[in-house]
Amino acid sequence: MSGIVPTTTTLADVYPADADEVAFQQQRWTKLVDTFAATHGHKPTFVSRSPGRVNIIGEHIDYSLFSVLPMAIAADVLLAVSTPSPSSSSSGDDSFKITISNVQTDKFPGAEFTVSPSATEIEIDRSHHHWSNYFKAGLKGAMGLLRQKHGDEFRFKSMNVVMDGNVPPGGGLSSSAAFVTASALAVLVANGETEVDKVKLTELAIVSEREVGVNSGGMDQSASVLSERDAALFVSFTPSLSARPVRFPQTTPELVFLIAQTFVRSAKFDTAPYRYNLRVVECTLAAAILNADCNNSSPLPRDSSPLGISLHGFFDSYFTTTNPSLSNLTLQEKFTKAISLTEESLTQEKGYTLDEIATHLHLPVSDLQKTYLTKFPAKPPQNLFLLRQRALHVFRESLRVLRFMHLLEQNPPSSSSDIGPSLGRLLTDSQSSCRDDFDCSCAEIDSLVDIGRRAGAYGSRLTGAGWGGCTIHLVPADRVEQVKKAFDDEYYSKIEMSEEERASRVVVTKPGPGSCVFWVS
Ligand code: NG1
Ligand code: MG
Repeated sequence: MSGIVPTTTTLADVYPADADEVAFQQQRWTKLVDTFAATHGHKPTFVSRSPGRVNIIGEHIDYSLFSVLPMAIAADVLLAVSTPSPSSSSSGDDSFKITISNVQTDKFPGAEFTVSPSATEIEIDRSHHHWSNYFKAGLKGAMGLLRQKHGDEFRFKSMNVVMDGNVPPGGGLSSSAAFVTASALAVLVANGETEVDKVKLTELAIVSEREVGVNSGGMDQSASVLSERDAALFVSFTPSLSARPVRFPQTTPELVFLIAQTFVRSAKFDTAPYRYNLRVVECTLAAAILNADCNNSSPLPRDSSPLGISLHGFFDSYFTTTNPSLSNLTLQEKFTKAISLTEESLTQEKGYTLDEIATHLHLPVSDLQKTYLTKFPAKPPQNLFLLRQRALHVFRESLRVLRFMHLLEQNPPSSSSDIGPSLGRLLTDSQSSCRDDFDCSCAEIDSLVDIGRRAGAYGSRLTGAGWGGCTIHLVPADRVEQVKKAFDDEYYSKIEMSEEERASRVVVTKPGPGSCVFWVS
């Protein structure tokens, strides 16, 4: 799916067609524009908008370059922007200044920084987690694209930016990708790009977000930029980034997705074992060993995954180069084969030390340290990398994505009510695999998932990185109220929540459109 980031002046183009929702958004937007005017003495010129997302299925497989099925939600990041004229901002040279603040000043203190045009790098201090780091990540990526297009002499505009975001941070709904993509988009538009290519924006945001401390895959940025209203998004990362909208079948009762927050903040990367980055390392090392065992030691091709080689790279080489006679197996058969190869090759249930991995790969440990464990730290508990469990999850989860897609895209479309339970079973299996093999669940997620299923959801799982954050439940419309009530009785009544949290604890999500630019009149 290619195309240009859309521009609009109408809130109804962006938010669910529901009078309450549009009224709520109208208020929010008025407040943003007023805050901007009060801070800077003039109205913003435009607002860049990018939504959060939920992942329906395909968890922790994007950085191994396997396809995923997320959808954009209504919660989003809005960046109101003006480009002050040079006289009011410049210090006489070509440097440019970014002044960024948030409508929630108490929670998110503002920042100001000047960038010299000769700076090839924007400094992002990963050890000091300021919210504006995400803006800097987007800025850095956008500067790269602008310089590529206009040359190194390009003069960047100074920017005043005021943000309003309502995607809960650390909640598994991808506030970070929404912020990075909205930031990159804002910088591009501020610097005269009126037609921003969606795929280019997504690709630069994927790379940029890795500046902030997580060696992430590309699912979130893809969902945030490329989604279409009323459709989930099937995202593929090879041979290059592509995505297509997928609509859910109309059934009776209707299929509804409920998102229920655990209110446990996902500590996915700030402290040892640096869980998320560790999983990326484990999947990458599993790819290296599988490749050594099954691909006649020919080196893995470099690809766009965070560490440059991936389980997808192994999978592809195995079925195309090593065993061309297997190239016409169905994708389903290939995944089944990859699962049995993993069972035969990665036999150590207890895990692998770095020494064992190095011996297996005939490489010095220092090489592995340098290549995989330096830029982003990862410290496995007991120094054991659980390669078998991680690779099994990746192949089995990818197979579930495929099956889920087959159910959605059956021809003729399924209108029968048994599609709900079939989809639900795949979600539930995904949760078990996330919990047992990928070890990215937690007690609160397990509890919500269990409550949801007992109360009548077809299937329930964590969504996003896990270790906290959100759960997603596929529920027939006629059981939504009973599932919500069960969450309240058995989970939310037992924890402390702020007013804001109470209001957002469980939401019905409708798939919304991706990034856009809103011109302020
Ligand atoms: P969230 O839920 O935003 O932490 C993370 C990654 C995704 C993907 C999922 C797991 C980031 C920015 N995103 O999502 O790329 O790997 O985990 O499926 O870290
Ligand atoms: Mg995130």
